[in-house]
Amino acid sequence: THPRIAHPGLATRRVDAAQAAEWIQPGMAVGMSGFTGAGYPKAVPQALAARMEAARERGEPFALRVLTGASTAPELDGALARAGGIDFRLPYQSDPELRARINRGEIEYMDIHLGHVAQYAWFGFLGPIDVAVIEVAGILPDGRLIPSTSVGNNKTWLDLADKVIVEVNHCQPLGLDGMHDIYYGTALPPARRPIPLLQPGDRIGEPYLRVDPDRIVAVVETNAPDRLGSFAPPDETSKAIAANLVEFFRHEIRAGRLSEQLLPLQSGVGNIANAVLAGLQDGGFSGLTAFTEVIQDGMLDLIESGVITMASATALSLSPPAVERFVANIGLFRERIVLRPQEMSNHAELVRRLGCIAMNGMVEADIYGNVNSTHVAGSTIINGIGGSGDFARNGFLSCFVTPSTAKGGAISTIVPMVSHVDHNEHDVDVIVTEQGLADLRGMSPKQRARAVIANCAHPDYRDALQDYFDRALAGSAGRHTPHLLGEALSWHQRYLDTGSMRG
Ligand code: 0RQ
Repeated sequence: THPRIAHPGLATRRVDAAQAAEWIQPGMAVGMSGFTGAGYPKAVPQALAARMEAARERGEPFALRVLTGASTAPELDGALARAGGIDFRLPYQSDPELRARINRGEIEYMDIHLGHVAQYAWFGFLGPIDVAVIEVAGILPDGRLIPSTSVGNNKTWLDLADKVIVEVNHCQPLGLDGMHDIYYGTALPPARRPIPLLQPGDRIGEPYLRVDPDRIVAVVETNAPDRLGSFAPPDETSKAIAANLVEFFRHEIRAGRLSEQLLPLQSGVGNIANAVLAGLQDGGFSGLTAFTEVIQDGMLDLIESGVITMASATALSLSPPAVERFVANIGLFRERIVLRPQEMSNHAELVRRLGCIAMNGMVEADIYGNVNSTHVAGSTIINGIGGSGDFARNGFLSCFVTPSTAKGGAISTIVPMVSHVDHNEHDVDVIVTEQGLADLRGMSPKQRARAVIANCAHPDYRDALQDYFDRALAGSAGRHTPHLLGEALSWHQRYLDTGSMRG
């Protein structure tokens, strides 16, 4: 038998990517695998993009509704966007080509909590899914699929799509077999049952994805690594942010609100979140767990060193050197990592039951504690809300981290009013910059404003924020959340007009 395609019938359905792509027609909704650059199909989207380019030259529009787990890579989002092949896209994205077209208004993009996508599809809110294109590590004799480096929404796309195209990637280590936990106990309201997960490492499902082999119309073999991003090494600013957060955890332990083992950690995407994990490595902790969404380099270090004994996630998002370490030590990591559908990794019920400590990056926060994770100056999207809202709303503690300035100091990330809201004042407990930490728990809006300005703002902007707050307090129509509405967004307008928020 074929080494990775052990189902005899499916081994005969092997075709090249161009033939497989023929199953996809203009206007279809296609559910693809892929989550933060891991486990996305490597070949079929590029073959599709070539067809789209050819169609465009003939003057025939060829675009799709593209649904994924989260961000993918140039070979998927980049190639399809460049070919003009995406009409509509959800959820999280980070590809520069795709982002540019979304911001030019050419592609409709729906940003949605990553934990909500699967049920949104099941509720019928997205319409029918025509084709699923899913990367896997292998196919078992009975047709079940060994998942790849991300699970994302694969279970849902496989369950809902009329037709399935499978990419078997020979580059993905077979040692992944056994790392996944696919839960099949989901149901739709009003028939839902409690999800029987009590600890981050609990296995409540099975290691494989089920699919009716008759719906698999094509199997494509690939041999290509995941897109391998890299992280900026922690600099003085991110180290200071991490130190502030670690000191806060120590304070919470002394106050008896957290134990030495803390609670399951969730760590967001990006350089700062990665640096915070590096800070935990040196923080003298042990016996920690993680219930999170992606495992980045910093988390892998913590698992390898034993600081984190068990981590649950939906994807691996590792730099090239970290992938090497992961593959070399895959036996150890299979004991300590569980990869689940994002519906489970980000599930409100589980995040709340476990009491996760959510730590997410942000673009800006306002003095009252509202957080913008996604937009520059209110209208230009960067990535998307990702899973930050799933964890911020439902966790035990919701922390947001950012340097106090961006773009070389031209932007204050603490502003009078956020230009876009992803996490409102009710979902934000702690704001951390390199300047310090504002613990907003149990505070009214005015108390929060004083703490955020004093502890988090950069000195270059602190007086201007205090001045805004003082004048708002004196001149606002209401004194609960004082604002000068004509001025609240003037910092952003000044940045757009002059390239700097400085007065
Ligand atoms: O852009 O490199 O072009 O200068 O944003 O900023 O400081 O490197 O921070 O990598 O941690 O990313 C919010 C984007 C932060 C990320 C965000 C610019 C800044 C730089 C990156 P340049 P940094 P990070 C669950 C959690 C939403 C999803 C989420 C994110 C770039 O954390 O996407 O939380 N979060 N998911 O210059 C203008 C500001 C800015 C700004 C930063 N105020 N104005 N530009 N930047 N602040 C996991 C998943 O969901 C998968």
